[in-house]
Amino acid sequence: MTTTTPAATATHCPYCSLQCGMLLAPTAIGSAVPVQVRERADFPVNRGALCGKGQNAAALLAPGVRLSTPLVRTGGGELRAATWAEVLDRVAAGLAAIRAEHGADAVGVFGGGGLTNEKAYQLGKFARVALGTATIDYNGRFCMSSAAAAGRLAFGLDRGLPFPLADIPHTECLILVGANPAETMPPALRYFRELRENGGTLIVVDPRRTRTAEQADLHLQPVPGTDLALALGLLHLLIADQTVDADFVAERTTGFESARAAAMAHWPERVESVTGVPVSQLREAARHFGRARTGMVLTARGPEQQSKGTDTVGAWINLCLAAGKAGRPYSGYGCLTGQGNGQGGREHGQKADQLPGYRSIEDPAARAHVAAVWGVDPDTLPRSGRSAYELLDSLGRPGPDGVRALLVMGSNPVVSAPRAAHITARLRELELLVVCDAVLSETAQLADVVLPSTQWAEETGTMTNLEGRVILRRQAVAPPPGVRSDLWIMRALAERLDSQAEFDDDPETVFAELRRASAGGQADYAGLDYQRLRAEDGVFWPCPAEDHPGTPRLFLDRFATPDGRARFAPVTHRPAAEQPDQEYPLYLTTGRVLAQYQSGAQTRRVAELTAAAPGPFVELHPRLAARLEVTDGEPLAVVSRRGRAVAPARITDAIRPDTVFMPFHWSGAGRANTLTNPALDPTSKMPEFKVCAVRVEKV
Ligand SMILES: Nc1nc2c(c(=O)[nH]1)N[C@H]1C(S)=C(S)[C@@H](COP(=O)(O)OP(=O)(O)OC[C@H]3O[C@@H](n4cnc5c(=O)[nH]c(N)nc54)[C@H](O)[C@@H]3O)O[C@H]1N2
Ligand SMILES: Nc1nc2c(c(=O)[nH]1)N[C@H]1C(S)=C(S)[C@@H](COP(=O)(O)OP(=O)(O)OC[C@H]3O[C@@H](n4cnc5c(=O)[nH]c(N)nc54)[C@H](O)[C@@H]3O)O[C@H]1N2
Ligand code: SF4
Ligand SMILES: [Mo]
Repeated sequence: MTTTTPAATATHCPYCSLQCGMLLAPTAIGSAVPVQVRERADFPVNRGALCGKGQNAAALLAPGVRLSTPLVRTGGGELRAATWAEVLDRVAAGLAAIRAEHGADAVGVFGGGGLTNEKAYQLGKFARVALGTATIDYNGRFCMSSAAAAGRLAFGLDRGLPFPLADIPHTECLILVGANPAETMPPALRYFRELRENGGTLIVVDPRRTRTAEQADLHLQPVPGTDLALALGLLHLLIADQTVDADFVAERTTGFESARAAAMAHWPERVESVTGVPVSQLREAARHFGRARTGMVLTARGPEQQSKGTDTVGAWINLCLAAGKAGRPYSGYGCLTGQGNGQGGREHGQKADQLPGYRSIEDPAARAHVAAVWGVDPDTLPRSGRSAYELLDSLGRPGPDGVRALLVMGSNPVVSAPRAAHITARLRELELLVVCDAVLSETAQLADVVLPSTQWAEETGTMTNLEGRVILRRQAVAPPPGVRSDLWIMRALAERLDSQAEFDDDPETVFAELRRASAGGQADYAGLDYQRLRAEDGVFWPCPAEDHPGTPRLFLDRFATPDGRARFAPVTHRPAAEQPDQEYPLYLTTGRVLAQYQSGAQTRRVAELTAAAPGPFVELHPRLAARLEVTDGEPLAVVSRRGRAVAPARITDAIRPDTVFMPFHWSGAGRANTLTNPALDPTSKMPEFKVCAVRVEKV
C-alpha cells in the first residue's frame, strides 16, 4: 500500500501588509493544529523569511483558540451557544426593527483593513444596499488615512508605495519617518540593509532609537508631533544649498511658491527649537538627501497618526518634489501601509465616503456605475457617512444622530480606538452589538451576538499588499463545522433583510463582481481574475485589461492629477492638539512591539508570542526614572486627561527624556488607549495616537 503525503499549500500570512508568502503543510493526525508553517522561498516580497508572528500563525487554527459556534447574550447577561438559524433571525430582526424605528443611518457597520478585498467590497455593498445606511467606516481610518489623503492631494492617486519594495536598495538616500520595520515588518528590513550595502544612506526619524534607527546612518530624534516643522526645515536647507531641482519643479509640479514661502520661515535654528533636532543633524540630512541623485521618503504611523497628519505627510512630499525625487525611477514618496489588506481594504467601499475602485460616493458618475453593477437605482445609494471615531463616538447616543446597532467585522475597538474607555462605554449603550470574528475579542465579549467566521487559512480571498500587489491567499484547511464565512454571513443577513441586490458567498464570484465594480476607477482590478492570480506572484493595480501587465511603478510619465503635475501642499507647522503643561508635563507616544499584533486579539492567544511579549510597559529615560525614583520593572501610572493606565517601567536611554512610550496591544489596566487623545486631523479624520500630554506617577 502506498500513502501519499498531501501537498503543502502556498498561501500568505494572516497578519501585516507584507503578506509574506508561506507554505502550510499538513501535520500528523491528532496534532493540535491541522497544518504547520513552512518556508516558501519563491515569493519575491519575503523570499522565505517570516517574523515570529508568521512562524507561529498556525496556532490561530487551534480549536481552543478560535470560536466554534455562534453565541448570544442571555437575559442573565451571559453569552451562550446558539444555532445559526437562531442568531441570524435575531440579528436580522433586530437590525430591521431599529431601521424601521430610527432610520437606516441608525444602523452602523465597522470594518477592517484585515478583510480580504472580497469581504471589504461586500461589506460596503451590504451597508449601502442591504441596510441602506450611510453609517459605515473602518479601522483603516486609524491607520494610514492621513498618508492616503496627502497622496491623493499631491499625486491625484493613493497607492501606498508607487514602486515595489525591491526598488529600495537602488535608491541613494532614503528617509524613513516614524516607521519601525525592524519590529513591524522584519522581512522587509533586508531591503534597507541592501540599500546601505549598495552605498546608499539611510536616515531614520523617530523619537526613539528603535531597532530600525540603530541600523541608520543618521538618526534624527524629534519631539513627537514635530515632523511637519522638521520637513519644512529640511526644505529650507535644500533651498539654501541650491539642491532644489528647478527643472523638475517647473515641468512636473504646481504650487512650489507657497511651499517655498513656508519653508523660508523655518530656518534651522527655529526648527531645532521646535523639534529638538540639532542644526548640525538637520544640515547633514539635507545635504545627503539634496545631493543624492535618487531618493525616497517613506512614512509610517509616526508622522501620520497626528491631528495634522495630512499636512505633515504633505510637507514630506513637498521635500521629495522640490528635490526632484518623485515620478522617476528609484525615487519617490511612499507610505508603509500596515494591515494585511490595508491597501485593498481602502479601495473597495468600506470607507464612509467611498464606492469600489476608489470612487467617491458623492460623484454622480461613480454612483451610476456602481449602482448598475449592483442592479439598484443610484438614487437609493446613501451619501457619505461619518469617520471611524465619529461613528464610534455616536454609538448609543439619544437623539436623531445616535447609532443604535453596530455590526463589527474585523476590528477590536475596545482595545484599539482612541479614548478607549469612552468608546467602550458607548458600545455598551447600543441596543444591538453584533461582532463577526474568529476569536472572542474584547469587543466580541461585549456583543449581544457573536458570529464565528472563517479566517485566513480556512478560506480563499485576495489581498493587496503594501506595494499595491494583488495576491491570492489560498485556503489550506477545512473550517470547523460550526463556523461560516463573512461572505456567507452577509448573504444570509441580506436575504433576511429582503435586500434588493444579490449577495454571493463564493469568493471567486464576488471577486468577479468587484472587478466589474472597480473597472474604470482609480484602483482598477478589471484585468484580474483568480486564474491569473493563481499563476502569478501577484499583479500590481491598476490593471484595466486581461492583457495588461499591471503597474509596478506609478507616475513615471505623469502624475494622476488632471494636468499630470504633482501639487505642492501649502502647509505650515502647528503644535499637537495637546501640549505638555504643568499638570501633564510629558509627551506620550504609542506604537508596536515585534511579537504582538494590533489589539492583540489574535497574537495574545499564541503561547510563543505571549512568552516573547507578555504585557504592556512604559518606556522612559533613565533621567526621568531617577527623578521619579522608579526602578526598572516597577509599576508606573501614566495619567492623561482621558484616564489612567498602569504598567511596569522599562528604563532605556533610547527614548527622549521628555517622552514616554507605551505599546497598545493590551486591554485592562495597561491599555494605552485609555490615555490617547481623539483629536482628529481635519482632512483625514485620523486620531492623534502618536502624541498626547501625560504625567507619570509611582504606584
Ligand atoms: N509586530 C507588529 N507588526 C505590525 C503591527 C503590529 O501591531 N505589530 N501592525 C501593522 C500595522 S496595522 C501597522 S499600521 C504597521 C505600523 O508600523 P509602524 O508605523 O512602523 O509602527 P508604530 O510602532 O506604530 O510606529 C512607528 C514609530 O513611530 C515612532 N513615533 C512615535 N511618535 C512619532 C512622531 O511624532 N514622529 C515620528 N517621526 N515618529 C514617531 C514610534 O516611536 C515608532 O517607533 O505595522 C504593521 N505591522
Ligand atoms: N494607541 C494606539 N492605538 C492604535 C494604533 C497606535 O499606533 N497606537 N494604531 C492603530 C492602527 S494603525 C490600527 S490598524 C488599529 C488596529 O486595531 P484593530 O482594528 O482592533 O485591529 P486588530 O487587532 O487587527 O483587530 C482585528 C479583529 O478582527 C478579527 N479579524 C481578523 N481578520 C478577520 C476577518 O477576516 N473577518 C472577521 N470577521 N474578523 C477578522 C481579529 O481576530 C481581531 O479580533 O489600531 C489603531 N490603534
Ligand atoms: S512580517 Fe508581516 S506578513 Fe510577514 S510574517 Fe511577519 S506578520 Fe506575517
Ligand atoms: Mo495600522
